[in-house]
Amino acid sequence: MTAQDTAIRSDFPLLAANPALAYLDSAATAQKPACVLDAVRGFYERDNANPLRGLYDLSVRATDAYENARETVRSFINAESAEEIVFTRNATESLNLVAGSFGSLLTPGDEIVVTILEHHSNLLPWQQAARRAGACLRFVECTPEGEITEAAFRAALCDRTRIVAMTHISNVLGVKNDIRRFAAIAHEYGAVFVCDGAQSVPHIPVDVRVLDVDFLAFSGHKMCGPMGIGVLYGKKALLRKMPPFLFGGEMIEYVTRKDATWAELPHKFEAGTVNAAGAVGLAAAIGYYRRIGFDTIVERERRLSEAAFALLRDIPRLRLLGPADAASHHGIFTFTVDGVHPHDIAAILDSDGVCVRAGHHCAQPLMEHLGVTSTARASLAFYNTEDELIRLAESLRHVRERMGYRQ
Ligand code: 7TS
Repeated sequence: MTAQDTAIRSDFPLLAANPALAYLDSAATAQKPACVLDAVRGFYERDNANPLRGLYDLSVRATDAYENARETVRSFINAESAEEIVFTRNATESLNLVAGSFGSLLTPGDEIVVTILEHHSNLLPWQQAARRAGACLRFVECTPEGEITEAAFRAALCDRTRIVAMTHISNVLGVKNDIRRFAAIAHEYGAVFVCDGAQSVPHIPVDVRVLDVDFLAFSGHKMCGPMGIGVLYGKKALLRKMPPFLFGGEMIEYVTRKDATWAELPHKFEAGTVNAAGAVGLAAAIGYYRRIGFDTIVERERRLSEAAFALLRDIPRLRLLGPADAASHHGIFTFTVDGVHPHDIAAILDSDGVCVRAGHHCAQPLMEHLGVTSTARASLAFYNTEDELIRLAESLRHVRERMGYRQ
C-alpha cells in the first residue's frame, strides 16, 4: 500500500475496519467516508426539522442545509441555476421522472431512441412512456467491444425522434459514450438528450453545459454519498414545460377543491417531505471529492484499471468482455470463466474476501446482445488498491480448480 492508499482508506470506517476485505463492487454502491456519515448525523443532531414548512429558526436551518446542498450539486455539475437541480431518491427515480413527465408530452408516431447498453433504469421507463403515448422505441446497437458508433447512432434517428436516452458509462462493459457529440447530433434532429450519469458522475468530471445535455440523472450512493438521495438535472425551459410527476404536499402553489397550481422549480418535482439529511450527506461527499480532487481520482482509477486489465488478461480460461484496452474500461471489468457459473465465481471469491457482483447487472438486453446470460463483474473506485486486485486475480486463478476441474 502506498502512503496515499493508506491515507484515503483511513477516511472510510468500513474499509479501515475490514483490511482483509477487497471491495470490488463500487458500481453497485460506493463505500462512505466518515465525513459523509458525520454530515448525516450532524443534520439530525443539530438541524432536524421539516425543511420548507415551518417559520421557526430550526426549520429555517433545515431549509438552509437542504438548499445549500442543492447549490453544492449545482456547482459540481456546473448547472446554470439551482432551479435545475431536482432531488430524487436515486438515478432510477430521476429517469422515471423524465420519462413519466416529459414522456407524457409525446404523441403517437413520435420516436424514442435508447442504446442496447442501457441499465434497466434507463430502458423500462422509456418502454412504458412509448406504450402510453403510442410512440416507437428504437435501439442503437453496439460493436462487440461495446462501442456506439456515430453511424449506428445516426441510423436510429429521424425527424420524428423526440428523445434520446443514453448512458454515459456502461455499468457492464465500462465503455464511455461521447455524450457531447451524441447530444449535438440529437439536437440536430430537434430531440432532447437524456444522459444516465449513474456510472460517470462518480468517476469523471461531468459538466452539463460542456456536454450540453438536456437532462442528467445520477445517484448519491454511487459517489460516496448516502443511499436514498439522487439528482435529476434538467434545463429550466424544459422543466418548466413539464407536468409534475408526483402530487401532494410541498409541490403546490394553491389548491382548491377541484384543482391546484404548482410551486416554482424545482419544488414542483419534490412532492412530500424531502430527504434533507441525504442531500446534506451528498453535499459532504462532493466536498470530499473536491478535497481528494478529480485529478487524483481519475489518475488512481486509471492506474488501477491498467493493473486490473493486465492481471485479468493473464488468467487462463477467463474471458473479459468489452473494450480491448484498459483505459476504455473505466474501472469496470465483466468476465466469465469457462465452465463456471458466475454465481459460483462470486461465491468462491467471497470465500477469499473478494466482493464482486454476478448476474445480468440489470442489463438483460445487453447480455442477450453479447450472447451470455450472466457474468461476474469487478468494479473499482479510487479507494481501491493494487493489492486488492492481486487478491482478486489470485482467487480467480483457483476458481476452476475449486470447482473440480484439473486445469
Ligand atoms: N444507470 C446505471 C448506468 C446504473 O449502473 C445504475 C445502477 C442505475 C442507472 C440505477 O441506479 P440506482 O441508484 O437508481 O439503483 N447500477 C447498478 C449496478 O451496476 N449494480 O448494482 C446497481
